[in-house]
Amino acid sequence: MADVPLLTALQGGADRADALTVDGRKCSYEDLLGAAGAVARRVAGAQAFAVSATASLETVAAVVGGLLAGVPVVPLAPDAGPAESEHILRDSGAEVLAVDFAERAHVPAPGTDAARGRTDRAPFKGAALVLYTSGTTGPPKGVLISRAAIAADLDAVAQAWQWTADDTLVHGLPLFHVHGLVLGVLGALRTGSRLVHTGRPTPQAYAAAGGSLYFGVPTVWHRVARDEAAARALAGARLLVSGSAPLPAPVFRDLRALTGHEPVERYGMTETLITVSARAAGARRPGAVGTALPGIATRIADPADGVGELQVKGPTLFDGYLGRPEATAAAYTADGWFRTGDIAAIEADGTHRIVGRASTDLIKSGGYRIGAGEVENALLDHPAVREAAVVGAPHPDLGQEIVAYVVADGVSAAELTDFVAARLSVHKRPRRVRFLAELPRNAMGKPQKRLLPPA
Ligand code: MLC
Ligand code: AMP
Repeated sequence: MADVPLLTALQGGADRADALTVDGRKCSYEDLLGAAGAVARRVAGAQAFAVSATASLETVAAVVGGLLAGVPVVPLAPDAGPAESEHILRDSGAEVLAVDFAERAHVPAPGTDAARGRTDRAPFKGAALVLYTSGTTGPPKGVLISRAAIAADLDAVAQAWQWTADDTLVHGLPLFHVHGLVLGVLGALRTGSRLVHTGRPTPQAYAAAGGSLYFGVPTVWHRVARDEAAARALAGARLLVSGSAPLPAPVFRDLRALTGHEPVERYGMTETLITVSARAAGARRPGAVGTALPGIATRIADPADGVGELQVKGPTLFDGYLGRPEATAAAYTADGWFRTGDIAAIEADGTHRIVGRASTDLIKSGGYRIGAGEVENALLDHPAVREAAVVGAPHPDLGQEIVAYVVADGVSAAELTDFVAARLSVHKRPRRVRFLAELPRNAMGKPQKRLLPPA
């Protein structure tokens, strides 16, 4: 599948001097193709390569260069500390590439592009991207995402959102996850819409960008809705899209009141890309994420009162976890459906409602997915910490905030927060740390998170 054309607009669409703006710097498709060509030439023949995915033109050039060369790209959080980055680089075998956006090289014409066949080898099996994402326990796993899956997903959301080259897409999301990178960058390069990446997703930057199509996680929309002037400035947009975590109903209503737009909610995962969405031309209801995208099948497993685990099938699904066949197999049912781990209901008209997660050990904070086990292990690496239990507590802005319960001597909460921020990455740090004499345990000695005192 390495020869599925992916960045169709970039390689054949109308160009303009400000096709892309990233954190204040502009470039044309021609500039981007030149810089990406230089990356493609440097990485040719590599098994995979990593890039520190800052919000920059360099990150975009790196990802496009990898696609042109047919070499899988592993984006790293730019603030990834040693525990996180060493794990990802060891697990993927990738080396970090430094990109100079001023460097230029010719790229092969579409159709003859170097991508053909190059990546069809173990262990990457034709992956375009390897996105690391947390499970409930252990270190993050590399999710293999093919160009065919990306192409299928971008076409499905473009249809659902009536997303075309006439749009200007605005967002400020990180470039190491599906939302900001796959939808937010590759989507613009496939549809031909202008892209304005604001560097950080602040309400003021969104208001100043003058776009037609806006992407945000619920935390971003919550902040926009609290900044009345910024929210009112979005009245001229065509579509506001929310995803990566549940959009609280009051935020939906505040956005409607201030911007005149009902946000479109969509649902997805790193492993499946976006599978369910409200439509630009259809009803949008608070608390509902719409219907399955074209080509996607969904079902609720073993429903009790209509509610159960959401399972999905379709062309947007991943190609497995890098080097972890057992984990990949465990992610599917015997009859081939992907288990999302999300608890949902599907109404008679096909509208999906996500009502929770099966495991409390997967935390969503600010739209980031964080495994409790990964944060617990980082805390246990601190010499003063004897025991640690991490949970997600409800939070009005972040959805959930990371709270750590620790048994430790001679260390402050701030020191432990900084320790995790430095070892893993800043968004995985506990926002609150509570010290306990011991963790509650059952008769077998297993820690019982549900018996922890209120956060
Ligand atoms: C704070 N900072 C520290 C620190 N505490 N630095 C070091 N050590 C510490 N202890 C610094 C940070 O570096 C940062 O600096 C600043 O403080 C603010 O950091 P923050 O408080 O963590 O940011 P916050 O305001 O909470 O971020 C909110 C947010 C962010 C919405 C901007 O959560 C975000 O970008 N979320 C998007 C997540 C996402 O894209 N998920 C998609 C997953 S894909 P500085 O200098 O940087 O400001 C997916 C599929 C799908 O889910 O369906 O889409
Ligand atoms: P990630 O792998 O980081 O992409 O996180 C995927 C998870 O984000 C899903 O399993 C859901 O729990 C959550 N998620 C994504 N979109 C939504 C949404 N619109 N509503 C509720 N949860 C969502």
